[in-house]
Amino acid sequence: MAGIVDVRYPIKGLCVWHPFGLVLKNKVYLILRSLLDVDHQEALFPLLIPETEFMKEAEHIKGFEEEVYWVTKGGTTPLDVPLALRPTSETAIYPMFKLWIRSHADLPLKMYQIVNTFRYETKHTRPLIRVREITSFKEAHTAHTTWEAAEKQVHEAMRIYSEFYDRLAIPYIITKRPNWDKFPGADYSIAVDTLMPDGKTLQIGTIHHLGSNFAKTFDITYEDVNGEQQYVHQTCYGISERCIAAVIAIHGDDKGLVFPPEVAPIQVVVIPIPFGKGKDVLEASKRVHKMLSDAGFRAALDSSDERPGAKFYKWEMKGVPLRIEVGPRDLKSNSVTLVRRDTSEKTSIPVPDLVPAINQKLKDIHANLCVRAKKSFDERVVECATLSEVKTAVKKGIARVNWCGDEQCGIKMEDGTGADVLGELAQTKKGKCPVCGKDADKVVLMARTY
Ligand code: PR8
Repeated sequence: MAGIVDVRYPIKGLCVWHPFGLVLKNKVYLILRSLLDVDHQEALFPLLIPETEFMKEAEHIKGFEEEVYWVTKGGTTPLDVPLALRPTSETAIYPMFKLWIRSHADLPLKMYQIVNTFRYETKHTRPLIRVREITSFKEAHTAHTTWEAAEKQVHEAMRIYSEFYDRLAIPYIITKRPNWDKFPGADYSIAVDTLMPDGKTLQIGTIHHLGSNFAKTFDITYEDVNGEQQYVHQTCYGISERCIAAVIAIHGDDKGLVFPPEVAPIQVVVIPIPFGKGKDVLEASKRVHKMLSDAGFRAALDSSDERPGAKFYKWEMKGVPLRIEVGPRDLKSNSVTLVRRDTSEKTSIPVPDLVPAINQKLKDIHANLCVRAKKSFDERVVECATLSEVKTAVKKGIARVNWCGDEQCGIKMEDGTGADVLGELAQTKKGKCPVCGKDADKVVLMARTY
């Protein structure tokens, strides 16, 4: 995470975003916003939630009670009602939904916010992956007339998240979380997982069908077409800075960061390769840099006194997708040398053709990152029939295994392998449950998880 976040802040689980990391984060979240802004409204709710609201939904509290930070004093005065720092905002948002939703004409209601949330995580904290202040929690909350309409939104959220991760060239797999691990207060939960280089999976998003559980607790009703009051049906779905962790870990290589061009803080760096005392190379580099900036690329010119080799190394480490070298020989032919970060491929391009060439190369890089990451992902998903096969498979990646659907068998699968059940796939396949031996056509994925 070097150069992205600084972990030396003196509170465990809290990190500082470096300016460079923040540019990356903002580019990534711009994609997320653009996908949501199509039909969601952005809102902003308070950080503090009164204990009285927080304690209303029984399952929700049970799920979060060990993770909540409490504000109990204002200065030296004890507060009448303790205030929770939101671990997520259902209990902040839904009392307001109750006020805002009157009739079926107000539905569907689709809102999101991107905020910080706090979770007193007891598992080992890790920068971007398991933090106690989630700085970039995108949470969407929707309300619908029927359970089926909410379920449609679950599918719509799956589509949005798929597109989001495609844009980041991150391979993912979508499953239905097992019942014993659903979101506290949900009817069911869907998880989006990716596979990290070390073979552990990272949950990079979840989508929850809340049914009318919260609607009943917070009394969120609407008047239907017949003039009768009905409870709304809700969904919520969230993504955190784990999406940045995935981009860094999955695309990075021995030389450092590798960014998909759409989110790269700098897309092209121009490096003059001076020869003798001539200023021509520097002047030509400046012209190229201006031409690229004018064309809308995020371009940098490195005219520092370092040796070209040191500059190559530095910008490679920073993940810049394309490097342009301008040397005396290039100058003579009015061309430049273009070098790809992902493949190290070098091409000579005439200056007049540079803008379309860069556009094409950036597209090629994105496509290559997609293919490369997908291949590495697919190679590590292994079909298994027994728990001992699962044990082997999860050393490197994901095990696909049949399951009879019985919770006890599911828990035994976890206990017997030391891996987690990520969830159930939508597709079925005939087979046997590895625990009870009964016919089982459900297929679950298992892995060691972050
Ligand atoms: C919800 N309510 O809260 P979820 N550090 C970094 N990322 C995290 C952490 C953490 N400590 N904990 C969770 N995440 C629902 C949906 C509103 C929105 C990330 O759901 O608890 C994980 O990627 O499942 C998780 O999938 C996502 O936030 C949503 O959190």
